[in-house]
Amino acid sequence: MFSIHRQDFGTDFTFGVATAAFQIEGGQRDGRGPSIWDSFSRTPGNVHNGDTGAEACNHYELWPQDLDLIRDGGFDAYRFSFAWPRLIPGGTGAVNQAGLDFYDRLIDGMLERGIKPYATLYHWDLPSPLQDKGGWMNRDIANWFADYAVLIAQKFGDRLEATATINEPWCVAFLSHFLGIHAPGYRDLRAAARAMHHVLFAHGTAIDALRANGAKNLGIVLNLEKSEPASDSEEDKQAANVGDAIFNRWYLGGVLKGEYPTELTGPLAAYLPDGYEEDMAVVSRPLDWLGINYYTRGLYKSAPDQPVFPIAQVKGDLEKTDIGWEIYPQGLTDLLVRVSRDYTKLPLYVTENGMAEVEGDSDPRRAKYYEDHLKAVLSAREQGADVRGYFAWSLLDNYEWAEGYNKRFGLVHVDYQTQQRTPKSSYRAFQGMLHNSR
Ligand code: IFM
Repeated sequence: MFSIHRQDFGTDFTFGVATAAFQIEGGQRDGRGPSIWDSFSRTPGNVHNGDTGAEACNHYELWPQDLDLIRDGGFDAYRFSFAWPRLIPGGTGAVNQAGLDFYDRLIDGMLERGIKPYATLYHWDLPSPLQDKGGWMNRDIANWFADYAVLIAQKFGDRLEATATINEPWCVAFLSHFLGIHAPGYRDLRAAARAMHHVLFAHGTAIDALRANGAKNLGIVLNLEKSEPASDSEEDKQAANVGDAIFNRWYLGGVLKGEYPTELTGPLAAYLPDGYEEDMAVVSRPLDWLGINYYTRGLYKSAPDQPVFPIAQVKGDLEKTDIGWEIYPQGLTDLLVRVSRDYTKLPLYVTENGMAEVEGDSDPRRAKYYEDHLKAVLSAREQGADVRGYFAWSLLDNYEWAEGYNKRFGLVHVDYQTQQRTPKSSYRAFQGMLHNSR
């Protein structure tokens, strides 16, 4: 059981769980088109054990029991993502009726159970035909994404509680085009610079399209880290500042102030799209809320031998999760307070937070992780951050991208042979808090 209570968060605070389409749906049939993760995961060496999303958690068929788990856990909301290739298999053009029908059933299933739908348009499963045209490196993606956003607004907008454009633009751009760890697996500075701008330009274009088509309560979900120096040296402090620019300030500054950090626009000048400055008004379109995904901190040291960004990340000595990320709840408080002090007075939502833990349905370390991070949210609220909700990542053990099925973030255990769901003790801890009043 948690030692904190639902009432500590006030009466209007939203508690939810989060997932993403590619990580849980499976069901790659009924007209669903190919995505970049299908081919990336089938390329040897990209994903642990060669795991693919072909079956995942078979949420495509088992969604009713998954929604029951959300309701029975006492959660108010479900943050899910639409699969663009299921809805528009070619990325642009013809719409797949079976895809529309699936999300109709899913959203109506939430509403029937009293669960609020929090939707994300893009959680990394880009239709392959769009990658063939350059994907996020091509400026035209803003138009492709806006057309997709119009479809969502027209078909589902009236039933959605909130809609986010992009999940974790740092991952879409830097992790996938510079570090090469996620699809499409580029390791190229020019590709990365273009993706870094186009992902935010497409976000702003989609906000316009959603609003023009009546969608309400619009935001974006940024993954932020607490960037810290590995030592007290001036060089390491500067390295942490560059790390902060790459991970946090490019996205916070772009979306909320219409400006990119000069630490990056200088080194990236030769690689950014010409005239990107003229897009900044679109990049920073007004929003209704901001989502923040938080997992850990980043620890940096100076590395003068590195070209372009003279920094290196080092491992810290805090307790680590099963994926090797340090457990650092104070970082969540600090980030929430910083964002509300330096960037925006918009309502903030913690749209993801959670930890990977070894397999099993007894997960006391995870329950403590959640309790400590919920306390961190309370502390940020006491310091003035307007945090309105918290979503645990994730409802189910699922496909953890390049880690395949090897890393488990679920409140509910999934046996991938039988698709049996078993609630873990962390799920019971949430259930206890959310069902009980003091
Ligand atoms: O599984 C991911 C999710 O897709 C995006 N945020 C981080 C999670 C854990 O790595």
